[in-house]
Amino acid sequence: MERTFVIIKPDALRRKLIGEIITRIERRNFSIVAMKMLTPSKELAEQHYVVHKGKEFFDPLVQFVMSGPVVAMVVEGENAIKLMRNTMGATSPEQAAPGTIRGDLTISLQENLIHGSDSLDTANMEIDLWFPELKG
Ligand code: D4T
Repeated sequence: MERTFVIIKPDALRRKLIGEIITRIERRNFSIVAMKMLTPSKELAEQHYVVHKGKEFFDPLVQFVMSGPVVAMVVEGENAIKLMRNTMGATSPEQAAPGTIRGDLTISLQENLIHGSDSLDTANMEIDLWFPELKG
């Protein structure tokens, strides 16, 4: 079993798509093993996107992710990191395939509804950052 970290972003809450997105995650038979709603602080948002620091889209991205409540989750399943990324769809709206969350529900590069960890190291770092209470 593998664990990945998922954020349902503020645009999804504004658009009332939390239920739709969670349904798609559950329909694929992933297990949600931790979940909370919060408005990220600037510090948390910057830390989460630290790999993008210095890029021109960093500041707007941080502002966007802290612009309202998000739902943060730990999602578990076999090969969860890779398979969750393919359930989400590609980052670029032009490449996000129909049938994926992004490909079906959004046309925006920034307001792309969902985040999922892209590697095992990132998943572990992000789970520790967002769910320090789970650290054993
Ligand atoms: P996240 O990290 O949110 O799951 O997105 P991805 O893993 O799919 O994509 P990413 O790390 O390359 O980008 C992070 C985040 O930044 C937004 N973004 C990206 C943006 O606003 N402008 C851009 O030019 C790029 C490349 C979208 C996702």
